[in-house]
Amino acid sequence: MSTDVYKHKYSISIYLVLFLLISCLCDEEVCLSDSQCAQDLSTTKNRFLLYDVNPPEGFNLRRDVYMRFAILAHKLKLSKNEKLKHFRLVLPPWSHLYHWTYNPNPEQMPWGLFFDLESLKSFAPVIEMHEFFNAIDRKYSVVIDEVYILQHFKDMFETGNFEDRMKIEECRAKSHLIYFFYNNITSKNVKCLSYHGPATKLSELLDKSPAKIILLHHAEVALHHMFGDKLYWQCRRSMRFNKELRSIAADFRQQFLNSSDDLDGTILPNRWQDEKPHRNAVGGPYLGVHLRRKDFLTGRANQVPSVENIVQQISEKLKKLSLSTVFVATDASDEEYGDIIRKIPPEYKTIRYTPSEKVKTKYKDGGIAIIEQIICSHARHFIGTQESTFSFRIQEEREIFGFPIKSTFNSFCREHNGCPQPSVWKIVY
Ligand SMILES: Nc1nc2c(ncn2[C@@H]2O[C@H](COP(=O)(O)OP(=O)(O)O)[C@@H](O)[C@H]2O)c(=O)[nH]1
Ligand SMILES: [Mg+2]
Repeated sequence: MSTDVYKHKYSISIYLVLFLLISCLCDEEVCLSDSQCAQDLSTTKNRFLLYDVNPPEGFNLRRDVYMRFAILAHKLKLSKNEKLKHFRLVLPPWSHLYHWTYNPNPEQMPWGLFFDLESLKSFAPVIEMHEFFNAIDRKYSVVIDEVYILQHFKDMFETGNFEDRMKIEECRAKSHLIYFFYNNITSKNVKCLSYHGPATKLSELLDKSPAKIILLHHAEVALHHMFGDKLYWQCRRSMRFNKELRSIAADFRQQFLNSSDDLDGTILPNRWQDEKPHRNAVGGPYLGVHLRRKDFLTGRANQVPSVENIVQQISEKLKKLSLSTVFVATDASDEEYGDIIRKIPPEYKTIRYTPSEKVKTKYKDGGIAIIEQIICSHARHFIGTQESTFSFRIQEEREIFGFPIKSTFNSFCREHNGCPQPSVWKIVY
């Protein structure tokens, strides 16, 4: 027997003993000690759903995948089924995102760095990875009971069979499971699940399974339960950004853009549950634009407009709206941004957010991008980049603030493809 296997067996038996001990102490009916029972997460009834997304996917598609699973978790919590109602959704830490600069060590940033965790929790039973580790009390080695790698049905497009269905099948792609870059997480039970349907349909799988800890990889394969319905917007409203990021953006708006929630009509109630739909937001006296460049320049070369074209569209819009300032959120290089500034007519002011070293160190590329999104979501008028999920999330945020439709759902026109405008996903709840 290799030492690794030996160690593994040894640790399993220790954990089994520990687990049984804790189960005895913490069963909800038999509470022998207050301190042991206070932690609701360690009760034996709890089950844990972990999920992960195709590695190259960016931050803003991941936010959408989160919603599909938060809505599943929300529904599970309301279920009368004892097997389903104690599920916790474990939030996958942020590491090595394709668009972010990083060094070899995975960052494993918690969701609380970017989002208001209490707000997320008030919609769905979600927990951070470290809370999961504490809850199962297996900090040194976590064996996931069942892993399902989701994949599309092979024949879906050939046969035109778009029925909701799922089936364990042979794995088609070689998937290298990285378990969130934790060396101490493993599983001996990995299967591929061909899947078509909303994430909420996965409750059927969870109901049949006896497992306590389940990981779904390639979670983006599962679709939205219902895009744009009441539950969708409740979940979306609950995704408030971390308070400090909001306050950094507010300071910047105040200092450089003469914009504040008071003046702009963008005050939200303290709790997302108290928000009401309206169309009274005015926004700060600036045009907000999102210019997605980098990989869009190569991957969608004939779709992104040239700098000259962008400058022309910005100038025309500023003139039309009688505004003199444009705030630019962009992943463009300094060189390209410099080019934009040079070409904008001198009567207009171009502003970009430049983070302090402190912000850079603490929040990294993810937090900086969020600050820029927040600033765009408070502008009098917004123009985004076609097909960018970064722009879509800004549009949703503006819907939540209550901006007129016309000021939100706009995209830059492109030389070669005319002027396709984004779908209008209105908030009505
Ligand atoms: N700071 C900043 N980063 C951006 C901007 N646009 C894109 N990015 C970065 O590039 C990533 C783009 O990936 P993603 O979120 O998937 O959006 P999409 O690719 O545009 O649909 C973002 O998550 C950011 O990290 C921007 O305007 N400002
Ligand atoms: Mg992307």
